[in-house]
Formats: sequence, structure tokens, C-alpha cells
Amino acid sequence: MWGLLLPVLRSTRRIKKQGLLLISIISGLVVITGYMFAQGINRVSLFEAETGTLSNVCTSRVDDATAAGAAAVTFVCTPTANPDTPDPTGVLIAAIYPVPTTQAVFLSTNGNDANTGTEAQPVATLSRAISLVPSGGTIVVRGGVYRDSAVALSNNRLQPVSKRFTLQSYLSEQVWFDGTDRVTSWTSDGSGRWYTSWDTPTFCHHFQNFPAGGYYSQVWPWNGTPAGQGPCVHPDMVLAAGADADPQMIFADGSMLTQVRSLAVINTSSFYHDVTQKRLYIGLNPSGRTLEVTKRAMALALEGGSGGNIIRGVGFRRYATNQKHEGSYTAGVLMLNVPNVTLENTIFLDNAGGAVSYVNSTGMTLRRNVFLRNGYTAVLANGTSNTSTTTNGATIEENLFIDNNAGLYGEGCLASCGQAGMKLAHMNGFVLKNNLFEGQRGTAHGFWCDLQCKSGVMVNNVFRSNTGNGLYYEVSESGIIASNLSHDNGEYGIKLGSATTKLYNNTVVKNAQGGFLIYDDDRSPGIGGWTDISANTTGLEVANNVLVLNNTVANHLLRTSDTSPNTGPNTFFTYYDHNAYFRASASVPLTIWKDPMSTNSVFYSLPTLISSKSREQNSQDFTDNSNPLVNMQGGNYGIRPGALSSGAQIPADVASAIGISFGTSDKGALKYWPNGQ
Ligand SMILES: [Ca+2]
Ligand SMILES: [Ca+2]
Repeated sequence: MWGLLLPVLRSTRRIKKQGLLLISIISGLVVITGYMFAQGINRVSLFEAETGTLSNVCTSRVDDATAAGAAAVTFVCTPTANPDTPDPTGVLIAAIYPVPTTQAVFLSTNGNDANTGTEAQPVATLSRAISLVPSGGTIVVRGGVYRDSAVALSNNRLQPVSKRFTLQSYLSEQVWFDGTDRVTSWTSDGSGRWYTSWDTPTFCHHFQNFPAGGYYSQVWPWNGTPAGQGPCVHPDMVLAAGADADPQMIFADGSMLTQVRSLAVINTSSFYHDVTQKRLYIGLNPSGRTLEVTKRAMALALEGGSGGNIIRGVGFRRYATNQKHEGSYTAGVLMLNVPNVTLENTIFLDNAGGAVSYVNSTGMTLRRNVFLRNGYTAVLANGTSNTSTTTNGATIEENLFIDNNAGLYGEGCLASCGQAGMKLAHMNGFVLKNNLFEGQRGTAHGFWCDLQCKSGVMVNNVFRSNTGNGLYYEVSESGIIASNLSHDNGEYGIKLGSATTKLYNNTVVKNAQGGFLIYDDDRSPGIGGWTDISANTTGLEVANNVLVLNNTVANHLLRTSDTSPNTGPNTFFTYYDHNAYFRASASVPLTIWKDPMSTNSVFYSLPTLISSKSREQNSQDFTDNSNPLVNMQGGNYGIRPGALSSGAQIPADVASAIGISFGTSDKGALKYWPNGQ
């Protein structure tokens, strides 16, 4: 879906005042996703026109910027073959942050590490900038592509840094940290293929000491191959047909080549890694092309110290990150094992595994970042509910998670079953608000919180076209899931197996397996050694949801689990009413109610459900293949005025989380981002 002809985007800009954002394209095929924020921070991302999907983001945000005054941004787009000139991938970040006048160290592509680090005397590497910047100071990065990593190697161990600093772009200059090197030496094999000598230089071979801060824990073939024989693999991907188990990547003129598993099947858009001969083969004539080969595992590891780092306005791409999360430093381009780290206006693109690995998630803030086409789950974050009563306090808002799990990970669940746009575990206290989760691949969910998450507030998000569930809240507790739009996902719109959770005012449309799956997990706390899952599912409030044409099997699935002790739909709910169902016909089941598991009660009408279960007395059911949406085909998922009867009064805590006044009793998603009110 992403094209191969990638224009370079250069920007010049004039900021008149805050407020209305005016954008003009001089040349080149681009769609704007524009954001105009308060506090003088402006961020604009440009994506190729053919993606289509992001144009709605643009429309929404630009239309929202209706305050008085104007900011004008002009983009001049001209192609170039120079890989070190931003932005060869067709993605551009522009974030404007003030340049500090004190405690600042400057990094530039024409810098020198012998310099002092002033604006006139910039340094060349991130490591040198970190060593020079005073604690609490700022590293200011000039525009350009930095083929760099600040993770030093010592005694076969990756070395994290422990210093508080801000890392930011210089005004609106475009900054990419890049895991590849350009490779220009290729030899023809006489059979229409070209090769270069390659030995996965900084990953795999030297870091087998998992789990004590190692890199890859398994080597190819991972099962039984002696350590040090490399290359390393993502073990789950070995089992997935067509998946790419080797973190090695090659990009030709900015486009990723597909890695194939035998030389015989190579073609002009793929490459083969000959581990025995230590060669990389391509089937594309390298003459006149830019070939970039991934060389670095990650960019930065923060561990120890007080934390509080801020990373903003920069991009990270093409690092050979790892699938393995537990015990690994390399599950993300950034490994963050300090509290209170903020990521803002960053882009993570085309990394082999994860993008960001939060080992210490306390106080994490993710705001207005783009996580695009990373090989595995873009953001993995672990909280402390299993070891501490301390609130983790994560804030995740206005981020785009798009086309992640591009490497089709997680199919085997050997090393990790975390495939999603974002996965949290043990997170005590978090707000997930106004995010877009779109098109995660393989079997990946949009957003997933698992293993004793607590007090999760998940509101006003859009989940669409993910291959797994849109939103999945698993063996956790005390959540608010409200005013989300979840449509066209491969499994359920929302999958909920967590106690004391309020499920209000969600609109779920055309999800392949069903609108909701509400269940009790086979696991129960304290049974079978499980110490980090929350109580069996009870105390649910489910109201004001609108479920539209979700499948042809059952709109709504409720089930208990296979083992005991457990709960089931007979005991799940403290409140369950005022929902609205839209089915293709009366022959499509309304609700499948399994409690106990051996009893599969299929309800085809509300009266029979009410009669049997004394639930949903005030719900609505339509069986004429209609829908209550303003314009589903046109992408407007708002509820038509008057289409539905009044619902339950939305509880005060839910109304506050959504951002509406108390007293409302409308149904469906009332606010969501992008495109909602
Ligand atoms: Ca690969
Ligand atoms: Ca259970």
C-alpha cells in the first residue's frame, strides 16, 4: 500500500500566529496529516497520497484548528537520490521547539567529536553529545540522517546511559537516526544476482548472554544451533510461513526488500542472507541504486539515574530491533528503564522488531508520535502491578499506530505473544485517549493490555482494520472503555476479559468475529501458579454501546471459560442494558451466551434473551440490515440524530473520562479521534 516512488519532502515554513493551519503543496504527490497545537508546537507529517487512509486525519485536525490567526506552512517536494538528505522515505516530521541558550549541546552531520558542542562547534555522534551534555540539559540535533547508535559495547554487553537530558530537533529541521549503512560494493554472481560480504556486524554474534542484558537469545536455526553461530532470529517468526525471522534488512532506493529463505527464489524486490558464506544477495542490479543495509541494533538505552528524559521532534528508522522483550535491551530502538520519560512528536519507521521498549513505565508519556510499519509491536511497556502498589501513571494520547507487526510476528508464541500496535502489561493507572490504531498485521491487535492492568482509562480512540482485535483488555481490572470506535477488525471490535470494567458508549462496526467478546479467562488468580492476573470477570457495566453488522455468526458473544473456578455471563454484570444491535437479518444470532460452557444458548431476539436472562430490558435490536451511522460508506461513524432511543445516564467518572458533561444519556461513541466530534 506504500508506494515505491518516494518524493523527498523539504519544508519551509512561516508561522504567523497560532491557530488555523494553511498548507500548500508545490509539487509531489503527498497528503498532509496536519496538527496545529497550542503552546507554539506545530507538527506536520506528510505521507504518500496513495495511502489514502491518513487523509482523514489531516482533514480533522486542520478543520479543528479554527482559532483566530493563522500559521502557513509551505512544502516544496523534489525527488533526490541522496540517501542522507531528508526525507527519502516520504515521511516528514516538523516540530518546532525553542532552542535553549544554556546547557545545550549541538549535534550535526557536519560536526566533529573533537568540537566543544556549541552551535558553531557541533559534535558528530549521539554518544559524544550525551557525554558532553550537562545533567538536565538539551541535545539539539540539526537536520540530516545520523547513521548512529549511542549504545556502546563493552565486554560483550550493551552499555546503557544514565543521564537526564532532552533530545530534540533544531527548530523544524528534519532529523532521522538510522540503523543502516550505505553499501556500494556488490559483486555479480553471473546468474542475475549480486552479493556483498556481510556478517551481521553488531548484532547476533557477540551478545548471547541472555537474559542478563543480552541481545538475541536464539540463533539460526534457533533450535539447537550453538551460540555464536548466528545469525540471530525472532523465534516466533520461524514458524510463520512467509515471515521474516532474521532482523537483517536491506533497503533499495528507500524501499524495504523482502527477505527470502532461499537463494533460488530471490527476485528484484527481495534479498537472501547466506549465513554460511556470510553474504547478502540481492536480485536487483545495484548499478545506480542506493542500497542501505541494517547494521545497528538500537539507538539508545537509558538505565539508572532519575529519568525524566524528553525525546521529541526526531525520527528513528531501520534498526535491527528484537522481538524478545523480557531480559532484552534490544526490543526497541529505545530501551527505557528509567521513570518519567516523555516521547513527543517522534516517528519510528521500518524497524525490524519493536520501536520502543519501556522496561520502567512509571510516568511514561507518549504524545503525538507516529509508529509506522515496525516489524513487531511498536510499543511494549511493562508496569509494576505485580510487584508494587505504586501507580504507574502512563499517558498515551494522539499517537498514530499504523501497519505495525509488519514482520508477522507472534504466530507461534514461543518467545512472546505480544503482537499489537501497543501492548501493556502490569500497568497500574494509565490513560489511552485519542489514538489511532490502524492496520496492524499478522495476528496483531490494535491495543492490548494484559496481566493485571489496573485502572486503565481507554477512551475516544479509533481502532480499525487491525488483523486481531481492535482493543483487548485481558485478565485485568477496573477499567473504563468508553466512546471508542472500533471497526473492520479481523477478530472482535472489543475483547474484554477483565473484572470491574465499565464498557460504555462504544461504536463497533463490521468486525469479522463479532462486536464484543466478553468472557472469563481459563486462568484464575492463584490457580495453576498464576500470580499476576486479576480476579475472575465480575462487576461489569455494559451500556449505551452500538453494535453494527459485526458478522454473520453472532453480533455479541458472552462466554465463561473451560476450567474452574470461574465466572460466566450469568454472574458477569452489575449493569447490562441500553445497548443497540444492528443485524443483517433475524437469522443472524443476536447473542451467544455460554454459561456453563457446556450450555451454548443462542439468542435470536431480545425478548427471548430478556425472558431467559433478565438483561437488556431497554436495549434495541434491528434486523433489517440497516445501521444508525451518519454515512458508514463515507467513513462517518457518528450516530444519526434520532436514530436511537435515549440510553442510560453515563456515570460521572465515565463522562469525565470522555470529556462530556454529566447528565448525558446518548448512545454510541460521542467523541473519538481522528474525525469524531
Ligand atoms: Ca529481515
Ligand atoms: Ca477464570
